[in-house]
Amino acid sequence: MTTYNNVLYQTDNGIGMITLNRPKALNALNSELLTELNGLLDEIAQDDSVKVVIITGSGDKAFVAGADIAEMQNISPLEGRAFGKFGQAIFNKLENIPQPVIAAVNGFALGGGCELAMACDIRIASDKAKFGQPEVGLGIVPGFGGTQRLPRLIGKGRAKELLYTADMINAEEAYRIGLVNRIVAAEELLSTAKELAEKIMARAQAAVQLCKAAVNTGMDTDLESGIAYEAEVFGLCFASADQKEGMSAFIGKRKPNFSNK
Ligand code: CO8
Repeated sequence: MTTYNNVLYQTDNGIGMITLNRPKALNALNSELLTELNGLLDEIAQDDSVKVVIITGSGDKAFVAGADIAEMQNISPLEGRAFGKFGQAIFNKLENIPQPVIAAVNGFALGGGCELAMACDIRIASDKAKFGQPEVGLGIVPGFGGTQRLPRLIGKGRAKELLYTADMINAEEAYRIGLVNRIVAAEELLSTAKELAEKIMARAQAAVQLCKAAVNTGMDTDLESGIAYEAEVFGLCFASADQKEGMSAFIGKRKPNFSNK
């Protein structure tokens, strides 16, 4: 594994732990951090030993306080478009790596930080987390998928209110509107994320990954095409040793012992 400056990475028993690490700038996403995250995601996607990924921010204040405003301040329209496309491609990659990704949101998740959390499969928030899309207060629109993922996640009406007002909401409100799956005390955030990762890892990994692919593919298409895709991946499961093990364990009234094959 490559060593990065702005992104810390550790693996522990099948969990890949990414910590975004620019605490002095509240982990704001500059080009260097994004380039490193891009490279790290490529490495993780190829690493079969990693079953679940957790992403968090370093320090106790921020998950990610957005794209780096200082870096963006004087860019040209063409540079802005290129930067937006670069970030979008990385978040698409994150959304579609084979492994499930849990965002452990430890503080501010604003702008690009909220967009990053939304590109993850599951969001767990610390009770200190705060969310928002403050871009219109800076004279821009969200550029890393926020105008698209937010309405898909919480519905068009609520998304538009957050986008138009630039309001910051707390973890309770984020939970109420479905932006996060659950809230835990700040000191329990990482242990809760790891417990959830372990629960997922106890299941058949190929099936988990095919669920991810089916949901992602289906959400980007019509129901009929999504269901057709589901039939294909459902059939594919019967090529796996884990399907045989899972079903024979059920019939034999014992716990399955999956080999991830
Ligand atoms: N970019 C750069 N630096 C930042 C950012 C940021 N987004 N957020 C915080 N920082 C820096 C501050 O400048 C400060 O640095 P310094 O100590 O050198 O002055 C340090 O982090 C600490 O921040 P504060 O002193 O402001 O801390 P507070 O506790 O007072 O406030 C806040 C915390 C409320 C989070 C505040 O820092 C803030 O409002 N940050 C900006 C939040 C924001 O507007 N985010 C959206 C950015 S735009 C975006 O994400 C668009 C994404 C798509 C881009 C597409 C490009 C084409």
